[in-house]
Amino acid sequence: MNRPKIAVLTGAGVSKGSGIPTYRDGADSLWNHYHPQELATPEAFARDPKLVWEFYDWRRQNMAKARPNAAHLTLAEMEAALPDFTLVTQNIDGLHRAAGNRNILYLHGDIWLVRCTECDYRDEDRRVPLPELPPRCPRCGALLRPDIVWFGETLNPQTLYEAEQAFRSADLALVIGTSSVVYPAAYLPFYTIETGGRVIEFNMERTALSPYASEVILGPSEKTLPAWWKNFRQT
Ligand code: BV8
Ligand code: ZN
Repeated sequence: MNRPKIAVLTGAGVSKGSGIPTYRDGADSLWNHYHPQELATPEAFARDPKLVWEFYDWRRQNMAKARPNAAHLTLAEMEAALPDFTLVTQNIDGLHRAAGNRNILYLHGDIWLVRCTECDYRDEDRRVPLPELPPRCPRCGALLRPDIVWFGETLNPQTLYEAEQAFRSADLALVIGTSSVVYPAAYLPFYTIETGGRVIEFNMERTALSPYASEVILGPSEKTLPAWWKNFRQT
């Protein structure tokens, strides 16, 4: 098997096969007729922390029932098999870690981590449902928030730098299950293209990235990615 440097960017589409609605799905991804973008903002949280936490508590309950699918498991196999493999995810559902990946760059955080809005308390909290909404800091009593990046918030600069470096140095970038609409995440594969690497996109449909990809493999990633990996390993 040839051993190129591989960087992977995943989006909500890889978790669709695990029963987690994407951001672009119809009714089943809406919660009480709110679109995630309306509630996933610091302004919404400041205005109504209880409503925003009801939204996240509902999503946590969905995600707690979800199990990694064949796409997640393939990415864990790839991390173990390849000497230079970096997984960058936009997903906050924790399924890549549940599948066995350990070297994960979380661009938008992790829904299972909470942090205090006042002191430096930060911890994992997997309780579903949460006993009290909005949850309060056990140390200082202030409001807790999900340790994730909301729209209009900046990403962790170190995480973003490491992700950019991985895509700059990659010979091959796999972009899986993302509509490539949200920035700066959507820009990452262009670093690979700029440095002469190849981009393969796995999606159900063509996206804004498709015209720039070397290859677009259409179909559910829980099917197309395992098939691609099986073929790749034999080269
Ligand atoms: C930033 C955590 C600097 C929260 C997320 C105007 C005003 C303010 C900001 C902006 C603006 N214009 C642009 C911006 C920047 C903004 C942005 O990009 N907005 C978009 C909407 C235009 N970005 C930001 O705000 C970022 N911060 O830029 O800081 C700054 C600061 C201030 C002002 C300006 C700039 C922060 C963005 C992070 C937000 N947090 N998540 C939460 O989840 O609650 S983003 C969230 O949405 C996800 O993490 C993900 O990134 C994105 C959803 O995208 P996808 O994962 O791609 O999912 P989607 O549903 O869209 O698509 C699914 C795909 O899968 C589809 O293509 C589908 O075909 C495919 N699919 C479905 N099933 C399958 C499949 N594929 C394969 N197999 C299947 N089975
Ligand atoms: Zn606190």
